Amino acid sequence: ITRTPVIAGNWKMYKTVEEAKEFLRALPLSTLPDDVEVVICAPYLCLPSLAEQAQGSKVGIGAQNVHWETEGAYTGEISIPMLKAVGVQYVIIGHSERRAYFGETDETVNKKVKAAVKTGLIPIICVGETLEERENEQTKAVVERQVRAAIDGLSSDQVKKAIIAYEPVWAIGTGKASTAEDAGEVISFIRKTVAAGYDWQIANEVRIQYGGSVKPENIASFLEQTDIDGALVGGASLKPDSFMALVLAAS
Ligand code: G2H
Repeated sequence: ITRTPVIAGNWKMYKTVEEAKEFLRALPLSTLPDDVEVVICAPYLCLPSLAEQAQGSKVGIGAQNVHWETEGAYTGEISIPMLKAVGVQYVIIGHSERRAYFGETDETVNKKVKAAVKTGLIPIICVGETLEERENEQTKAVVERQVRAAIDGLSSDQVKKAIIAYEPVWAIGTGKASTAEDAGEVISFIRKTVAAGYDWQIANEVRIQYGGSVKPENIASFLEQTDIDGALVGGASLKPDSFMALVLAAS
């Protein structure tokens, strides 16, 4: 099976519109490798100009959250049609920061995933255990629950196109990455969980990324693991040089 690796930057709450434009201007858009899918998930305000700038290039643009309804009285929210109208193709759903600070649950994650895949927006579904859960040896149970809930109700065609990111919460922004072997093991388990709900042929098509303190110096070790198909990167995606180093490492 050949799965195209995905290197996705998650800028979180960093960069103004101007700073975002500057970043993309610094990337060699016309010479990006063909064998890597490159995605930048930026703050909402930056999305229209980034999508326009990236048009015709290999860079896909993603949001970091979305509401599941198409419109309505939901103050402060952004809908899928709004994202699609400006050329957004991906959306991060259920990042642990949203689960921890903004009340996201397995249920809201599932609603968002279902709404996204219905319209062809590619979800990057985040799952991962906390330090406490890891210490209590609940990693697999937690990840299994999150994965099953997130993809509940998806057709085989829909699930195939989804991207899953395994991000152990204790490794996020802490500089303390998981070992590649541990991440590889959990990610193989995630693939098995998808296979249990569908079949192996489908599970083998789903891209599963590792996320959590990925940087140019450690990305190769993660990509060596057969089940790891790229990375979701926060801190190291904010500078064009280090982001490019990650993209090239996946090529
Ligand atoms: C995990 C990751 C990006 P960082 O949140 O999703 O961030 O690479 O800064 O640990």
